[in-house]
Amino acid sequence: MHGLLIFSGNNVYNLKNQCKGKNMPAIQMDHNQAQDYDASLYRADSVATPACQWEELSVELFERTGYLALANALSSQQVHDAREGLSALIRGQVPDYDQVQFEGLTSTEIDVLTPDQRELHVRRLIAFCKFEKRLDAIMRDPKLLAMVTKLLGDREPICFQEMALLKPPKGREKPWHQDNAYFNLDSSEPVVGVWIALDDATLENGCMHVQPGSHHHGPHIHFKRRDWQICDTDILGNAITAVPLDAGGLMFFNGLLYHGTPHNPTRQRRRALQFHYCPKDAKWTNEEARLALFGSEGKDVSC
Ligand SMILES: O=C(O)CCC(=O)C(=O)O
Repeated sequence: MHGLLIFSGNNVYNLKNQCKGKNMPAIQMDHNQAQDYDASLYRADSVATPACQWEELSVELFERTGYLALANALSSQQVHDAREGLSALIRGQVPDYDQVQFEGLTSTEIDVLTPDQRELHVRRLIAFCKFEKRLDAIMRDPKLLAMVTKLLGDREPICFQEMALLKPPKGREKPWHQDNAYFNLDSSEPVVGVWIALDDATLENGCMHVQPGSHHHGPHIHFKRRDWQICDTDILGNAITAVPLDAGGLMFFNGLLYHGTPHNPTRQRRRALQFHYCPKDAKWTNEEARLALFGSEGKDVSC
């Protein structure tokens, strides 16, 4: 069974049983390769200053700009717990968890790395809350949920997607996109993303970049280029705000906000958690409806 390849719809492939008796989750590779891009896509016309207190966060500002940044949202204990939880998942210490995705190496190269070295090549983990109670506790943090409830228009939230985005040293760009372009949710439904820095996320190592107010433009056409993304030419020329955050800081953002992160040329990984919430009673639709809004196929458009 060594080397069985399974292509999924999400640019990921699994190499089941690749670890030959080691107590490690099956390897998944990032199917998108790092590619060059125009550096001005991440030119910071301005740099956001995060609020210092939960009480300072304003729904009105969120509605206007599409995002809110907050420093020290997580305690240092929560940050420590989150890092430990991710490490346990990556190191195969949690039975049955196998959603660890690597980037930048072939599966054969990964297979011979030590556990410490492997950790520095992880790009992404998904669907971990039911396996890791330390991460689950952050997803359910009462202050965070109270804010998400307000940002959803006082509707009861449910977390429908959890991810850890670890942008390793030399880790690739996540091109500009709207998160709603990935979700089969009815277009009338609000989505709030929460992106939480577990290391200092800096201009150098791939912090968030946003186009404030872009959520007001509604669904935007996405193309399969370096990733499933907005065309670079639709981004260039618009004002870009970088959102650096120290570890424990977070950003709330509207599911329609244009955002992206540059590649990480440094030797430090940039770990982050990302949770997406919608109203518990939200209406879901299907891929066809989503692609009618966000897809480019079959339309008279080019990139
Ligand atoms: O953390 C990152 O590098 C980008 C995360 C992001 O925008 C996403 O996965 O939707």
